[in-house]
Amino acid sequence: FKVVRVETTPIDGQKPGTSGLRKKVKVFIQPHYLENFVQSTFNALTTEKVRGATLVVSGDGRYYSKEAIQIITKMAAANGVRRVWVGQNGLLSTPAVSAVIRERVGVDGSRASGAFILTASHNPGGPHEDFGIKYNMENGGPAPEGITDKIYENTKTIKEYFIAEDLPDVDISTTGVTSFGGPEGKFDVEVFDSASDYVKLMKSIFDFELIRKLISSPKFTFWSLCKTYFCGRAWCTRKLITELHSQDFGGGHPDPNLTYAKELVARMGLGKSNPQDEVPEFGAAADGDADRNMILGKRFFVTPSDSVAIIAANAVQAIPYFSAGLKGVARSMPTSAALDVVAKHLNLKFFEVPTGWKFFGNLMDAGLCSVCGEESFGTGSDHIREKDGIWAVLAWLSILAHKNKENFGGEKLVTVEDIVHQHWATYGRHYYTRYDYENVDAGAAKALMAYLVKLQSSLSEVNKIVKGVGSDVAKVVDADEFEYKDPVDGSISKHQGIRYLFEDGSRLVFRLSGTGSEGATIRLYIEQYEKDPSKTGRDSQEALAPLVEVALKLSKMQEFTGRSAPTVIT
Ligand code: VG1
Ligand code: CO
Repeated sequence: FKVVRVETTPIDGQKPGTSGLRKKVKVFIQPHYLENFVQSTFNALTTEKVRGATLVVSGDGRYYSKEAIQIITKMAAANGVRRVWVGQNGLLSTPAVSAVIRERVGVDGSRASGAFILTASHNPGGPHEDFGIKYNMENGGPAPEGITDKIYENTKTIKEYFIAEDLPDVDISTTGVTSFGGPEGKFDVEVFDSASDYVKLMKSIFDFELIRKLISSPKFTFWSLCKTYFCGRAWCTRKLITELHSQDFGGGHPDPNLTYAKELVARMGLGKSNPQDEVPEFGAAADGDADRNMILGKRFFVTPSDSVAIIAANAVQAIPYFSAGLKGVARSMPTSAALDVVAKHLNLKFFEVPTGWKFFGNLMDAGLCSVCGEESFGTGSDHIREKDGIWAVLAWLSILAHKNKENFGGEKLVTVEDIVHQHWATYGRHYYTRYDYENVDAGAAKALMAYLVKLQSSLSEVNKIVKGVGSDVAKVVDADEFEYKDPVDGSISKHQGIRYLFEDGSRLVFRLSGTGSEGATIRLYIEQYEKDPSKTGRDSQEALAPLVEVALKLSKMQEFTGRSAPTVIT
């Protein structure tokens, strides 16, 4: 093949968000759009890192993935990359990519040093929906801000990109190696099985024999919206078969939460369900790229903040990978403090990081953290450097199996709900909810945030508003904008969300989303701690209602956004 230099000009708005660049497909298919971003990434990585490298290119299979894989492959060839690895049919879940970078050895003994992951994760797919791309590093984790900032700077000055235009499209449907000759020698494309490396890793972490016993116990029924547990693509809403190869998740919304996973939620006896239906003991869902998870018991929802705390509390006993103990635990700032309480009880190192998985990677690489999670249905461990939806499901099955070990044929199984109630009895309960206001006017969202920052300077003003709501809410004792100093590399991340901290440990957090593709999304996180075991059984929306009222009044939500209700409540 020949290397062609193509002249280009900067395109606005290519700033990577919380997890890569996500835009509507119609934006991505504009001339030079993808190419500018990919070249800017190569330039940010520097030539030494790119020349001779082995890179993974794959994703969740959404619309435009196949075309993007061919374009990136041709650009990789032209930029001196030695090998491109592609999961069969271009499918690799985000956690599978992370596992492949860390674990896989190519047919010629090579190892990968990075990956382009093609996904917009929990955002819908299809010609009118979202596409996305992000770069992961040699540790298998998302590029840190130092790199994503450089990529963004490069997109603002880019003048040229390089592409092997005459390189034939590679058949990504069959496994095997195809070799090409370029000006600097050989270039290989290796298509490999999307599941096997990940499955191997899972088998080294969990006791599958014990999980098998649980699943085959007649008392245990489960239901999941995953296409297959170990394949690249995960959750779907309608007929599984049609969705196997769909590019839009069968028209469903691939976000595993109580709003968008309606079918599963109903099946589990939550929301509008038919009382006659038999309700399974366990239900689970993942998102488009299988890094998020939702865990449900019979008529019971496990909040993601509780989920990570419960996994951490039980990991050493229930999961062989952790039998030697946990190195530490971490959560993102808006995630509830349920994990903090476990860390304190078990005397574990604890970290609070900004939203987005990239902040956990440094802690893990330094051996400081084993289990971590986010309130946004993200849970994971140091087995890879991404959150991992399938891992979370297997972790929960392991805990269930462990708790029922002596009892598989018994009268009544210990259920998901039992496990959560036991946890609350020991550690107390963090009532938690998140309100999302999606696609609000970007100017209005900025104004609201600016107003909240200003309001913080006068706590007496804040407490006047709080008092107006009634006696159920404690006083605000502190307010700030969250800033994080990475304990490993010392890097500082500013403006990571506005916090209002109450005397009784309750919190209100306001943030702007960094993953949306249109307008702005305001996230409001609401949390209240209840230690008294006689008060941990309330409905969470009911328990949190006074705090919600405070939040809406403090932020003048309706006044700024014109919204009387959030788009999504989780
Ligand atoms: C959201 C979540 C965040 C998560 C990110 C990527 O970001 O809040 O916790 O890490 O999505 O998840 P934001 O900036 O929109 O709040 V995924 O599964 O979309 O890669
Ligand atoms: Co995702």
